[in-house]
Amino acid sequence: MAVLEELQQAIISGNRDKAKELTQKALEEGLEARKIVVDGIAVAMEVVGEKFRANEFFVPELLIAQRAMKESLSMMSGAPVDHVGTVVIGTAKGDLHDIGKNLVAAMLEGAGFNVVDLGVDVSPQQFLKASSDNSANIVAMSALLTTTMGSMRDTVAALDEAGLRQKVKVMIGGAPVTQSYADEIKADGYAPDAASAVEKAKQLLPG
Ligand code: B1M
Repeated sequence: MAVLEELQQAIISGNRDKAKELTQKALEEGLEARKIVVDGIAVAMEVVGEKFRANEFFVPELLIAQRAMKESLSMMSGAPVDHVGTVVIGTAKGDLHDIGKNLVAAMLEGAGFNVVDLGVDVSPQQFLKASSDNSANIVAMSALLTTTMGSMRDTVAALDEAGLRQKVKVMIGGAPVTQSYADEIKADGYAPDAASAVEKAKQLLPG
């Protein structure tokens, strides 16, 4: 367990090289990828988020922690995991914020989902195509700007028009997003943070 605590510290302080070295060490010690994500990386990023909200961290600290998180996560690809479902995730069209989205994606991966990350500035058509190409169970959208929330509505409409709404559930989140907005645009789920996003995604899987 000590190695995961060290990994958390490396990510919180944004030490990318150390994060890489400690992730390698954790894998060599035989820790499962899922455990490294959930008990190492995700815990660290929750701490970073809390420090940010408390004004102890500012944007530069947030960004270097994210860079260390990505380094660590990249070493996990290829590790064997039985997937519980497939999630296509991205930040809404016009929006370049990805720190929260990446955290949600990492937590979902840690919980055993196959995560197809489309990145930022993702159009309704891109969500539609990726959900169809990957036989996704869930389309997960993040928005940090009030001006880009509308694109989430367009994605729901595009899935509707393509007749995919029975197959694919839609989940949304991000700082300006609320449950009432999710209800308004007929999304299937909303989560206020990364941990509850995992719970919501599990609930949305076909029973
Ligand atoms: Co921008 N920005 N930004 N920004 N930025 C905000 C969002 C803003 C609130 C700042 C402010 O004015 N106070 C404001 C939005 C105002 C609004 O629309 N209401 C804003 C603005 C205006 C802008 C620009 C327009 C600024 C400009 O250029 N004039 C511009 C827009 C660019 C664009 O997107 N087209 C811009 C640019 C940037 C940077 C590039 C500098 C950088 C982003 C870097 C990056 O993401 N790679 C940035 C940042 C860092 C922020 C703040 C400071 C921090 C956002 C963040 O990462 N939070 C933000 C102000 C603030 O929040 N104090 C701000 C930490 C992250 C962990 O939280 O993303 O909320 P969050 O994710 C949470 C939950 O929301 C949830 O889980 C996460 C953690 O548990 N969640 C989900 C997120 N997605 C989810 C999906 C789910 C479920 C839960 O299900 C699918």
